[in-house]
Amino acid sequence: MEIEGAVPTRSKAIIAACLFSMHMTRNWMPSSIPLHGNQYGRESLPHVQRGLLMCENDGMKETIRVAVTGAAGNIGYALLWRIASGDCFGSNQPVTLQLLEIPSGMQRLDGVIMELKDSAFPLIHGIVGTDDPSIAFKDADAIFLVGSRPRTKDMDRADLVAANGPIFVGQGQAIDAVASQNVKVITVGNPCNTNALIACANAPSIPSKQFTAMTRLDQNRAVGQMAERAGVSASKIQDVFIWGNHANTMYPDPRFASVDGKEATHVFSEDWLQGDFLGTVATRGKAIIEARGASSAASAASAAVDHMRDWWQGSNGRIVSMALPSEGWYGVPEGLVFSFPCRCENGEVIVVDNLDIDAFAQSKIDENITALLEEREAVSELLGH
Ligand code: NAX
Repeated sequence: MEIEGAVPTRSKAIIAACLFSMHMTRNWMPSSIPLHGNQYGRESLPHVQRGLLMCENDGMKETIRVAVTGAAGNIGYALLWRIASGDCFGSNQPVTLQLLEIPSGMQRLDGVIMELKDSAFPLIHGIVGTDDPSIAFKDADAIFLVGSRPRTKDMDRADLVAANGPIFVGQGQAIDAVASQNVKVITVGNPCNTNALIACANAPSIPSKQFTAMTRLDQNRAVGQMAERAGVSASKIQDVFIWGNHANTMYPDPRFASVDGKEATHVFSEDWLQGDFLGTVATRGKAIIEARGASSAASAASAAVDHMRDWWQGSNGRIVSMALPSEGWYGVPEGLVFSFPCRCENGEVIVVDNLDIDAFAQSKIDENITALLEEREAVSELLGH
């Protein structure tokens, strides 16, 4: 086990007290803090001193702890820089990064940490690198569960479930034991809906609505397809969202979407929406693996940032796609981690539960329920009950 930077077990209360005391003394000794070289990257700086240095920036909030698993992987390499730059939690939100890898990934993680330090991000308050989930998740306010094996050309979905499911038992238990009670968890590692279900089932003390899985990449792919076809920028597309599983059964629902203020169902033909559009979005992951020889990484990281940013800071009234444990919405069996239309407000996810469902949408929702029930059955021994 290797730890860089911050000491993970130090309590927030101590840091807050130090910050407060520094704040009180700042008026008479503002320039007496020694700032030699790049203060954020110096290994010799103790954690509390990093806190003092951050205190020089007016308007900063209390530091939050953000854990990322699989941090030395491809998605991690794109994701960490977006978090560190303030894209996810805000430009005045300091962050301590708590990065988890498996032992064979620790050397690569060392390199990633060196590069993070070399990027001199003002918002990075500390960096922890570890192969121990109970250190990585300690007091975490937000967790990105990315680490797992990506699907390769020779694997089917059942292979993926078998390879990755067990990882989320131990990680769920560690989250339960050491994370903040208010932690927000996004599961990216595939099969992400079922992995979120496993982690959630193994963290009984954390409310299940705090465990989500990522279907935002699928939503963003749908936005991209619509924008390209209509010849507008992505910002003109609103309220297209994903039902179900992050798999090729997913349903990108265009019925409530708008394109530059016009109804998407009037802009595009039904043939395209139920044909090429749906097919392209649902199989985009496979197409990228075939073209790149590796699964989506930068776009996946970007979608993870979008998901967590909206959860943390609000979706401004827009509908966004998030997979979360069903409370029976739209007839989806309770507990199944299913992607629904959601809005985010005040740190909460609110499922939009009153949309009309037509026969086509119902058939797609049913198809996803069947697929996810099969996945749940396949991992039943990992669910702890
Ligand atoms: P990489 O293989 O590049 O990186 C994965 C990293 O996770 C590796 O560094 C590995 O050492 C680490 N790891 C493995 N087991 C771990 C464990 N138990 N604890 C901590 N770290 C562990 O894969 P990458 O391209 O980053 O993809 C990561 C996951 O995201 C894969 O499961 C992939 O299938 C999934 N994806 C999910 C998407 C989504 O929309 N939900 C889209 C992109 C991607 O396919």
